[in-house]
Amino acid sequence: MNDCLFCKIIKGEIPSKKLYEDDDIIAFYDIDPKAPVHFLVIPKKHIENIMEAGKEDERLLGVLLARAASLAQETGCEDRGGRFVINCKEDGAQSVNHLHVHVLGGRALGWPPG
Ligand code: DGP
Repeated sequence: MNDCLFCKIIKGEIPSKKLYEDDDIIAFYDIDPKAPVHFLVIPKKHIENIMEAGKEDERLLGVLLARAASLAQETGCEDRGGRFVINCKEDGAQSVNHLHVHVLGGRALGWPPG
């Protein structure tokens, strides 16, 4: 997807503060952090949102969540935890149409979300 912001970050066409990268995924810090720890974990494959992921993406979804969890541990959330968020489409307040997991931590987060 040529006009996708996150595809451009994957290709290095837009700079990001990268935390992790392998063949399947990358993780980078959110440009507009909502907590002391706030990074995004995304698949390199362009999938518009979680509901667009197919049967063939099930392994990738597992990798995405497992890496989100291990990176949360590595960034200081191991004791107090944090929040793992996947926004989806309009009602979910998704603003970038490339599947991503937000990882937030470093402070107590309220519930329910507004
Ligand atoms: P969402 O609303 O769930 O689609 O979240 C998209 C997030 O992406 C939002 O928290 C801000 C972040 N973001 C948008 N543009 C950029 C960018 O150019 N670089 C980085 N690092 N994050 C971005």
